[in-house]
Amino acid sequence: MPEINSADRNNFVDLPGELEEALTRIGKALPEWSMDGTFLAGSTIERYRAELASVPHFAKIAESLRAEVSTAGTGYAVVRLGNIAQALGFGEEFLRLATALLAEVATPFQPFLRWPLWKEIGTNLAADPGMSTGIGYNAFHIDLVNATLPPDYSVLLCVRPDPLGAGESILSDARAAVARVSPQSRALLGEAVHRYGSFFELSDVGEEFTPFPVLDGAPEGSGFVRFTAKMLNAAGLDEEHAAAARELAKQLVAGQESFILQRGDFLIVNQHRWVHGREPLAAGQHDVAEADRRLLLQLFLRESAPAAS
Ligand SMILES: O=C(O)CCC(=O)C(=O)O
Ligand SMILES: [Fe+2]
Repeated sequence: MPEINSADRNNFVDLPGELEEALTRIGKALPEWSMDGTFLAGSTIERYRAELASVPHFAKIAESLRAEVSTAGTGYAVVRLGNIAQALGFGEEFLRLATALLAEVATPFQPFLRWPLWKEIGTNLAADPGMSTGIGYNAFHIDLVNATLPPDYSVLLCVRPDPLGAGESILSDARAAVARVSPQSRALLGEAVHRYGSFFELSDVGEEFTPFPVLDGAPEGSGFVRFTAKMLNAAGLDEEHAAAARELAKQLVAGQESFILQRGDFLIVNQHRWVHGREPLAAGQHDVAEADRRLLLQLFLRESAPAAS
């Protein structure tokens, strides 16, 4: 990728120092954003885009990032904004800048009507350990699995990693895993027998899809591998379909990639291709002050924005 000093992989993006400085300056100048329903408003996108256009080589960088996270590319990327976060803090300025950068990939939106554009995922010692804010293993899934139109991209921004050094992000290429299961299981994965989760106070993710098939038969760019390990325990799931889904789960784990998100990193995951999750946080969270515990912010991206209203 031109103009980017990549780390060991192309899709882990470190920005050159001059670019960090330019983006830090822009972060201080960006105005507050407006929403149009659940989507970032078109007027904000235009305004933010105009500011970013003043950054040398920015158009090329945005184009590489879009290519990297597309289904034709790697399908995920980690952009390291730690130095910018250090300069701006994690207040409005930094969030505006992160939002502006993401708006160059696709349209930021928040399908959960009860949450702001950036939804906090903190660490809650009382939560079910396997859930979003829990301290345990959050097994492979796509977000909004039981929607006919899950978000195209799920974004996780790291405000604070686990101070005890664990809680790796895990990813697996679901299309590759599907290709490794037996043809019999693959046929079973195409049948709509799975159920997981509630569906309320949501917007712009289509209709509730229940029961849903894992494989919807649509091309990779528009279809999904609708999987969440939590559906394996759903009441009433027959053994034949459960076994096929377990075979897929095993292949997802076999293909797992993992890394720790550092302060200021954001991870963009293309949900048409990758499932994600989290390894357990380190033991001893009870001894960590609440203000120091792991904290992520999540938002979602839609490939094609709705027509302006
Ligand atoms: O905690 C994490 O790293 C992932 C959280 C997650 O995937 C979610 O809340 O949907
Ligand atoms: Fe998730």
